[in-house]
Amino acid sequence: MNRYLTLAVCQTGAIQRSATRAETVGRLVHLLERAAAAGAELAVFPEMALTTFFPRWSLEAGEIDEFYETRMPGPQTQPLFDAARRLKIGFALGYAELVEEHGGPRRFNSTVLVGADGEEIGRYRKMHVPGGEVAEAGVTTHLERRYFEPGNLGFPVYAYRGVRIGLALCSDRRWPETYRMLCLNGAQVVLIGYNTPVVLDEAPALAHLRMFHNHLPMQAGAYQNTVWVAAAAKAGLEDGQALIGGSCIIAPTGEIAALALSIEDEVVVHRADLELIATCQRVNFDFARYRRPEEYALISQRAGPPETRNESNH
Ligand code: CDV
Repeated sequence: MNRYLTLAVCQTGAIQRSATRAETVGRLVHLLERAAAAGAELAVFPEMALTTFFPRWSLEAGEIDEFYETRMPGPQTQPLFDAARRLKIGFALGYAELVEEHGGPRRFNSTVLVGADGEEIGRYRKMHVPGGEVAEAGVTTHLERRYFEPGNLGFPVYAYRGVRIGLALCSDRRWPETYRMLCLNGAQVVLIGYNTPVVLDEAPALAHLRMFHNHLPMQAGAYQNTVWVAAAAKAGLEDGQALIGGSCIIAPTGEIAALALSIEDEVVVHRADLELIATCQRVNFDFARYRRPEEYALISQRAGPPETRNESNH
């Protein structure tokens, strides 16, 4: 008999800096109610779903505390955890995390996985933190590295209702290593949240490919690693910056099974057939039989190609 997990992607529209946490959490609770009413068992919210995407700005130390959560749940996010328990639905929530660790404050771009009992199952800290630390004159630089250090929790996989769940955030979805690490850890479903500007000042010539470059790596990641992928955007015009939508649920075949159509608050649901994972594995991806890990040592030894690569191309 097939085993299914009904997934919901809870895309949000813009969350302006002026929005209070109570307003934003209220929106998220409403989305969770819609997901549960549609029969979903597990929902995913965007990256940094509680605030505006503040790394678009160059802010000083004293200006950023309002964006971070020091406790999860805290008094302002507790209603979301209560809603999970009331509605009997789990969720993954992206947020900016500020913790005391190893004797000092540490800042991570994190996501927490919460069970249908409203209790934390586990968390993930974004591994591939993009952008820079310092704004460049005349461009809206993506400044995530100014505000977050790279994750230090590896690529954990957690059990939810007997299904193995992996977590990732935004830029992580562009890297094949993310899916492969999660897959090798046993993931059957990967939940992703993202904030992706329509135009990046660093590469305006690629603006027309933003949605293609959103779906391409997630479809490839799902297909090549035989996992379900559910990805939630924070979309719309946020504090003057346009963010793409395109939230979706992708099957292990690489097909988009469900797709958001708006750039506003929207819930997309799909009943994921977990047997499809084994079917796709049988077709092409029997890892134990065909992979050659002894030949892949370079992947964990080198971050990039040798200096000579570009020289030989010219
Ligand atoms: N929040 C992100 O990680 N955004 C990146 C950027 C820099 C565009 C992304 O990959 O969408």
